[in-house]
Formats: sequence, C-alpha cells, structure tokens
Amino acid sequence: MFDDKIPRKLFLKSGLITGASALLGSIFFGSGDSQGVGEQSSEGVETDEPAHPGVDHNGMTAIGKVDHEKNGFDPHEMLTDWDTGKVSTLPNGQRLREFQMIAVDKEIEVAPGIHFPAWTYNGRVPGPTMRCTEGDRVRVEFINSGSHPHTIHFHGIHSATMDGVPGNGPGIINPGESFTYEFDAEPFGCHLYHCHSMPLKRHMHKGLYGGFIVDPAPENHPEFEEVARSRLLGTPENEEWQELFMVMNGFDTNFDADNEIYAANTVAFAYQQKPIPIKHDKPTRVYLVNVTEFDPINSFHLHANFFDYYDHGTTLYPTKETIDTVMLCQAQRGILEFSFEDFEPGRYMFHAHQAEFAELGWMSFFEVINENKDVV
Ligand SMILES: [Cu+2]
Repeated sequence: MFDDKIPRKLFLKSGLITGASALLGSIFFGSGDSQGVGEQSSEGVETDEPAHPGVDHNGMTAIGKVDHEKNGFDPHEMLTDWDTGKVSTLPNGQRLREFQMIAVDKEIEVAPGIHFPAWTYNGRVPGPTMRCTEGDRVRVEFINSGSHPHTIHFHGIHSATMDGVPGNGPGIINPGESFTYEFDAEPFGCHLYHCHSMPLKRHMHKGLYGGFIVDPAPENHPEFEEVARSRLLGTPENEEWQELFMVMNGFDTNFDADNEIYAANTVAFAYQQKPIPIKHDKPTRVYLVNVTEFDPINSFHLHANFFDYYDHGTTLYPTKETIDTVMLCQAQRGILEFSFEDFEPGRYMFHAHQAEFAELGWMSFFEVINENKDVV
C-alpha cells in the first residue's frame, strides 16, 4: 500500500496514514526551537537543507505534549512505581505477594496527537512493574475484561500449568473469564511478563507486557551479600542507589507490521522533553527490558559515561564491564549500573543507537545535579 522508500516519519508528518482510530492527529518531528518544520520543506519533501538556516537546532523531538492524565499513567512515575503486591505470610512461613491484573482495551496517546488502540494490563502500558524477593510466593489473579482471549506468561521458573500459554493448564483466558497464576519467585533478576495468546506478535505489541523484578535474598548469597542487599528494595544499602525501570517498546500505529513510534516506557521523547533528574552522589541502576516487536533488536546507549551490565540480572557480578552501548533481542533484559559522581551538572543523553529509533521517539536525557561543580 505504501512505498517503502518513503520515510515513515513523512507519513506521520503528512497524515497519509489511514485508520483514524489509530492516528487521530499528526506528530511534528524536528528541532524544539523550530516549531516542527525541522528538515522538511513545506511540500513535505525531505531535503538535506535545514528548513530554517541559522536556527540552532537542539535535536529531534516532538512538538506538543501527551496528556498523561488522560492516559492514566506517566512515564516519569513509571520509572520508580514498583508494585510490591499485598504482602502476608503463609502458614509455612513463606512470604506471599498477591497481585491483581485486569486486561482492558484502552486507547492511549504514545506521542503528541498520536493515539494507539492498546490492550493493557490494569489500564497502562507497560503494565505494573511487579517487584518481589527471591523465594516469595507470587499469586496473580488475572481477570480478562478485554475483547480478546489473553494470558499472562511470566519469565521465570514455574510449573507447566502456570506457564500462561495456549493448550497448557488453563491455556488462554477468554473475555469475562479469570485465572489465578501462582508460583515461587525465582531466579532473582530482571524479568518480564506478557500475553502469550496467538497471534503472539499482535498480542504483545498491543501493550500486554510489563516488568517482573525479583530481588536477590541476601541470605542465599553469602559470598555476595552486600551486593544482594543493595539490590533488595527497602534495605539501607538499596537506599544508596537511584533505581529506574525502563521498557523499550514500539508502536505500529498504522498496522503495517512496522513501528512508527519508539520509546522507553511508551511515550515518545518523554525523557527528552522532561529529563530524568540524577543526583551525582548516588549511583544509578537501570532495570532494562526490551519488548520491541517487529524490529529484532533494540539498544541502549549512554553518552559521556560508561556502565556495567548484568545480563538478565541473574548474576551479582557484571557480565559486561565498562561499556557504553548494549543491544537486546526481544524479551532480553538486564541491569545497568553507572555513576555520574564527578561529572559537571547538565544533560547527558541516552537513547537507542539505531538512529531511526532515536529519531522516532527513543531519545532521552539524564539531568545530572551536582551542587559541588559548576557548568564548564
Ligand atoms: Cu493477548
């Protein structure tokens, strides 16, 4: 239907995309200073010449604001809003964490003026970031209030009947039905959950996914006890860190099996328009999950600094050290650790190093706050 040679952002700009429910407005990509005229002529033809010579282009961004209140979630709050469930103790002394997950169809705004008919867990994309401790009993009541059959498939170790896949145990949960998944939280690490109904590509990219973080239980790791305590939510050692959660995702707004919008935590350019504050005297830990559909690989690149990486988060020592870029296949995830301790204050970029993804939304800033140093 569309000429593949025409950049996708041109379709976004010119409104050639069909399907009004998928795209209710048009996004203007370009410099924040140039009110979206960027590098396109008035005829919508891309040129090499800046549309406004002499204008100081501050980089790609979106013009306008997403209505987070209407969406019912804010990508900045999603960075730290861990859902630790309802906590109690079982007769055998094991800690129980109970969660409720409701599948709901919901239109969300993924970039200013661009709406996407999502399928959600609890009305948000990504779904709640579940966080528990290694060895906890996890009980998740799943209610399907959506219009299609769904499941929840957890990455982790559990029985076949709790796997959330068609034809196994309860299999798919039809609209109006419910099922309670139950298992022990293991192994520790940075995991995810997602719908496993068919067609899988469609069910996943519509928004049915979220983070599932299992903190290590320090008593199980005497040789790395201090590291484990720093990862365990609620300990003084954990308080010394700034922890952030990011899902790298994309949205096919015109249903051509290709993404038009990319982001971390759903809203394009959210952390560029409003950078994430970072205190220089606290190290940062990012729980990173890739759920981007259609494109086989996504990536995270940090500017002006390097990080240590823990693949899947299932080790207490880095699996890669002193890198500034990591690439993740679909469903791959990991933990990044870095520090801006001696850095001057200012904005430090991070983004997908696939330039196309960055230009279509996966472009962000950390705002380092250092009262001890001046901006040079
Ligand atoms: Cu589904």
